[in-house]
Amino acid sequence: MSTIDFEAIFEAKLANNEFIEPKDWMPENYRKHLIRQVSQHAHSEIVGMLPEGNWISRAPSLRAKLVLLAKVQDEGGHGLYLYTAAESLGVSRDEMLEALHTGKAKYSSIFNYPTLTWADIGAIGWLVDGAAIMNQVMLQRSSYGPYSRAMVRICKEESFHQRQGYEIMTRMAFGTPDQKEMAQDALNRWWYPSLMMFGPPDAESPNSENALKWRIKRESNDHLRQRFVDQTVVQAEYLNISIPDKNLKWNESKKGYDFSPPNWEEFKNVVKGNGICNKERLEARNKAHNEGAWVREAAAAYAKKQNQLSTAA
Ligand code: BYC
Repeated sequence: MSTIDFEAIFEAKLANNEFIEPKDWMPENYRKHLIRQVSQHAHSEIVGMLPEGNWISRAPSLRAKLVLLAKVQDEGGHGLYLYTAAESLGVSRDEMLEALHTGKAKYSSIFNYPTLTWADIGAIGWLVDGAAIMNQVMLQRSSYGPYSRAMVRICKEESFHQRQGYEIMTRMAFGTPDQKEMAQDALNRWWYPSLMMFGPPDAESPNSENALKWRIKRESNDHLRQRFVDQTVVQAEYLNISIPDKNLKWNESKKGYDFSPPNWEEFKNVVKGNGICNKERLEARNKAHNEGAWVREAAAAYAKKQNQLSTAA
């Protein structure tokens, strides 16, 4: 009797750019790697609702409020697609949320910085969603089917979010001197944290080798960071505000900008849980989860009842 070489089938699928699907055989480390990345990504989406949600009740117009509300709801939806994709790898949503709420799981460092003014909402859309798109476009071609398909829809919505942020920045940068100053201040505070979103430098990124080998990621952290800088410099020039980096300079030989790296010690500290808002974010998530217990119970009771009715019919 011939034996099936599952590993060879898996490798062949990767080599042919085919998706790995939930019921396919996959190496245990591939599955674990994906659970780590996809669940961290899902956590980032729902924690990312918090700094922006802070401004829904203080948006400067009804239009701005509606647009922000829609954006924050989208982030909740992204969390749902991603938790569902992670569940298809054999981890439960309760396990993932437990890890988030007890501080064991990571989420993007960017959401541990405070949103002090309305211009911060512009800077988040412009820079944070801009960095997210730069990183996530490649994830639409990630090797794991459910993750890849979730990313297609997420990227479409992120494009709207980026436009929302850049529109706010445009209004402020071309507004009164005070508004322009707020736009500059927001750029000053969000620039380096946005560069950190791409992860540590390639030489210090323990997960990149496997991620690239398995086509979970398709481009390296440094490569994407460089592309983000090159794209954003021209957008800042249009707004006539300055990127807070004296070393920012066009480098003709690499056809890209040279720039100062973020403070990686600060990054490590934020990821360890010691950022300005880590404690506040976890408290808010725990509060929302506990207060939502009755909704989960009601939904489960309704599903059970529907099930009983359909079995009886
Ligand atoms: N923050 O080996 P590395 C959004 C961790 S949500 C915190 O390079 P990898 C949005 C990393 O997890 C944006 N931790 O890892 C939402 C690893 O630790 P572990 C989120 C970070 O996975 C609402 C260690 O450092 N996007 O856009 O190859 C509103 C070493 O890193 C960070 C995603 O999650 C960080 N910034 O590369 C608006 C995209 N960076 O797990 C916007 C999907 C690194 O070994 N994720 N770490 O303990 C990815 O593409 C990759 O996971 C990363 C990191 C590029 C983030």
